[in-house]
Parts: sequence; C-alpha cells; structure tokens
Amino acid sequence: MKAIKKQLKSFWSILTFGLALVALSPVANAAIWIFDPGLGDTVRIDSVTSYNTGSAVVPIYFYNDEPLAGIEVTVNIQSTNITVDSFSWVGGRANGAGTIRDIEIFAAHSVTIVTVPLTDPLIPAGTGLLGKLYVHYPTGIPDETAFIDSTTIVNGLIVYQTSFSDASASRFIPQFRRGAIAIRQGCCLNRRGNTNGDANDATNIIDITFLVNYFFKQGPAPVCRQEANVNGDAKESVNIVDLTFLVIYIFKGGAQPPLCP
Ligand SMILES: [Ca+2]
Ligand SMILES: [Ca+2]
Ligand SMILES: [Ca+2]
Repeated sequence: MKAIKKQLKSFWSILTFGLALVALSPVANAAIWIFDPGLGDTVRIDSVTSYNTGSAVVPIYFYNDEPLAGIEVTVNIQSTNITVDSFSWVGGRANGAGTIRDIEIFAAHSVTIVTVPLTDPLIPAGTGLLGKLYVHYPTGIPDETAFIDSTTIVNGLIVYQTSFSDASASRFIPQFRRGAIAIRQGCCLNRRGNTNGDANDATNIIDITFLVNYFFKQGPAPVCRQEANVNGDAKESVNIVDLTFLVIYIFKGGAQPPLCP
C-alpha cells in the first residue's frame, strides 16, 4: 500500500499541474457537458456487512458503453462513525500502466476517486470493478446501516460529484447506484470458535485451518471478530493465542471456548 500511496502522490502532482493548465485554457472554459451519449452508463457501489471487525471493504463497479477518457467518482458515506482509509485500483478495469489514478479524501467520510488514462487505448467499453474502498470504524458501536452516496457538499455547494468523460473529453453524469455499509454486533453465536463463520456455527479442524491460512498464508480475515477471539480475551484480540487455544481444545481435550459476549 505504501508503494501505491507514494505512486499516487506523484500522479497527483502531475494531475494537479494538468488540471491547472486545463483551467487556464480558453478551450476548457467552454467545457462541454453532454447527456450520456449511449446506453445508460452506471457507477454501482456495493453493499457489505461488517460484524464489528472495525473495518470494511466496499467494491465499486462501473459500466460504460463507449470508451472513456476519464472517470471521477465521489463517494460520501453517511455516517460520522466511518472513516475512509484508502482506495485500491488493484484488479480493476482502470488499472492500466498509462493511467493517472488519484484519490482525495474530504472530511474523513467522503472521497473523490479520479482516473485518467494518459495513453491510448482509452478505458474500453465494458463492465466490472473500478476498485475497492477501505474504511474503518470504532468497534463496539451500536448497529447501523450507513448509505454510500455520491456528491460532496461544502458550505452548501456541490463541490465534487460523479462524472465520466468520453473520447472527445465531453463530460456526462452516469447513473449512480448507491450502496451501504451495515455494521452489526450480533455475529457471535453460542460459543466462540467458529472462525470460518460457517452457517452451522460448527467449531472443528476447519476453523484451525482457517486461522492458520489467515495468520501464515494471507488467507481471508474472519468476518466475526468475537468468534475468532477464541480465548475470549477482553480486548477481542485475534492472534496466535487463539489458534493455540483452538488446537488444545480440539486435539488435547482442553477447555471449551467461552460463551459469546
Ligand atoms: Ca459460535
Ligand atoms: Ca466453523
Ligand atoms: Ca484472543
């Protein structure tokens, strides 16, 4: 992530310079806003549930039926509990080597994502991932559902919104499908120990394997922190101590994991 951030900083300086030139240009002053020239292009924010892990990852998708010379997406999370950390283009459709990518974070809960291909081809018509938004929140807050909308308003004025630029640099506003982050406490059922979160709440060797993969093989994180905090320590820490607790319980007849909080 550090390398990406460093890269972004240099991209941002190039982009700022480019935007300054555009602002000074008389041609750009006649900036053309047009209606979507083809079928309805779309930006779609996914909806995710986070079980008190303190973080969430929200995929953002886009559809375009003509090649694009630029994408600007503003994402505004309607909760003061949730803070934007970063945005990753990895695995997305606008991740080409010749593409400027940048993010600008406003007021912790709002971020604008800008991407501009510098070299041909432009972002081709298609559908798929733009990238993933990383956020965090304090653990232990009451359940809430925070909608993720577009547009950042500063002092009553719309400052940033969502737009696409077509091949002739004309901007238009795509359809926007808002998403949500649901924060829920109630993920832990009966006793702790179901680290892989299976639907039967079973605690067995598969949960040991799941923790081993998470700690040592970059496997997915447990979705429920309280289930993965197998020894039930007060800080809800998930670490090697929990793995050891589970191994002793399953293979050596050790103590049962404690009840959920
Ligand atoms: Ca359980
Ligand atoms: Ca399990
Ligand atoms: Ca623990």
